[in-house]
Amino acid sequence: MEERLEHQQLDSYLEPRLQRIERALREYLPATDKKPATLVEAMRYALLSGGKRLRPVLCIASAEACGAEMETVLPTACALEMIHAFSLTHDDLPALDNDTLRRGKPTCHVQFGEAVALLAGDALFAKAFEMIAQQSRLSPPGRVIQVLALVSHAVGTNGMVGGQVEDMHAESGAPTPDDLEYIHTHKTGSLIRASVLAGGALAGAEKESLVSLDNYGKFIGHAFQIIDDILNETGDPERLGKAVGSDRERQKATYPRLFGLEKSQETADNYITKAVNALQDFGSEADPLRWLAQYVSKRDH
Ligand code: GRG
Repeated sequence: MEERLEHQQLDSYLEPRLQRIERALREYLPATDKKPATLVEAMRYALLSGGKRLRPVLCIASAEACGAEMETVLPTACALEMIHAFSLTHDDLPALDNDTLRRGKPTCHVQFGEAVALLAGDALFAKAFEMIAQQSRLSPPGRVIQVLALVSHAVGTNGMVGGQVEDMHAESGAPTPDDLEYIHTHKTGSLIRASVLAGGALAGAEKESLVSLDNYGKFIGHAFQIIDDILNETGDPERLGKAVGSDRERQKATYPRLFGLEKSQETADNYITKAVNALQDFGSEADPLRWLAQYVSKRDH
């Protein structure tokens, strides 16, 4: 009963925000009627073909928990989704995962060719940092620089790219639990964590609140990838919009491979509890973050 209520509250919370994010993403990207039209088409395809928009939503929910309004963090929220779309586009390429289906549609390189998909990813990455720079129209420069520092750190050598490289090396090898934790917290967790922290930083949150948000982001980021691993084994391909079973085929380093499905779900649930506990000094203004944490552990796509 309580779970259903939370679900309804989350849906009502999400609806206007998702609409606003979609509109902003469309507006921030260039139109396709000018050069370089093919590149822009591929960028729009990669960015606007659905997706849960979790990272911008987390940025907004975190900013709101610290007293800021959605409109004041939109450029950064959208930048985080652009980085995410970039990482998916490159991750799907033949040189990496060689996936042909994403969000129920042909992947960007299947649709536009490998070279254009590669360059569309690059352009989305550059656009993301342009958007963060534009954030300075709405926020004090010190906060924008803080966001630049934490986002660039989260996606670089000691973040997403580092995690991706370790993930590749772990394929067909014998990853240890430590290797697995490194891969999950870096490849996926670091951008989720940065999304939460960026919202708080832009809202001008105090140090203690930022520490709480950082812990929340760290725990849900880790749980998110464990659930992703579980869904790759047990999910419905139609609901997921992509093939399942690919991790096992490629002998990827996953939680179910090392610990089994039951233990993996238990670990994800424990991280969700820790994430919610990290918000104990916040009041009802952080409820959407609490609902989002529950959503992460129960999601089916
Ligand atoms: C982006 C700096 C940078 C480098 C690229 C390719 C790569 C290095 C990193 C790959 C990272 C990656 C693809 C991690 C997987 C993360 C993950 C679980 C993606 C699925 O996210 P969802 O479920 O997807 O939020 P939707 O479709 O809902 O947006």
